[in-house]
Amino acid sequence: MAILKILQYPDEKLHTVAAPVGQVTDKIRTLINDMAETMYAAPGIGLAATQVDVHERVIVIDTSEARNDLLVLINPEIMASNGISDYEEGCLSVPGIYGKVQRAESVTIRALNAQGESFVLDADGLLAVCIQHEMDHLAGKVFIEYWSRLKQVRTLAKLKKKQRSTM
Ligand code: K1U
Ligand code: ZN
Repeated sequence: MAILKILQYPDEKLHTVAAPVGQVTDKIRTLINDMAETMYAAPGIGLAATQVDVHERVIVIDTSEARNDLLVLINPEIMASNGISDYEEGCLSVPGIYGKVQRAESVTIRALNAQGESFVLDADGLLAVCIQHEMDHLAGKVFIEYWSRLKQVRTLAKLKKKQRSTM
């Protein structure tokens, strides 16, 4: 297993649209193991392949308290969504920045697991928010891009200042 480098906003590669996985091979399973190790080490509750500069539709998530319930989503699709939630989000690609994004309160998704088997999942609360956040990464969208232009410019200035002070 390996800890992968997480792309940091405003890296343009975060805007790449991920391609569907054709077949769930051992190479994809190695990527999943490495992404899980990277997410747990960060620490985070989710990670999309886009964030580790792999542009295929793979996500790992663990929102459990004990951090022992890994959810793997390959080629996820939202089949239904309901309600509105306004949850305070963070992102491993935008460290130290938190803010609200309006999303669906609950989602039903279909995806493949690490064995390449199709499954359907009903999610709500934090898990639903996290799934939508990670699926945005696969579409090349970062959560702060839901905010106003002014708030994005201020966030970018804050990030650049932080990056300069850690150089
Ligand atoms: O996609 C990412 O960058 C991961 C991100 C996922 C996420 C968090 C909150 C709302 C929506 C999506 C994170 O994991 S940020 C870190 C974080 O939230 C966290 C870390 C450790 C324990 C608990 C939360
Ligand atoms: Zn993120």
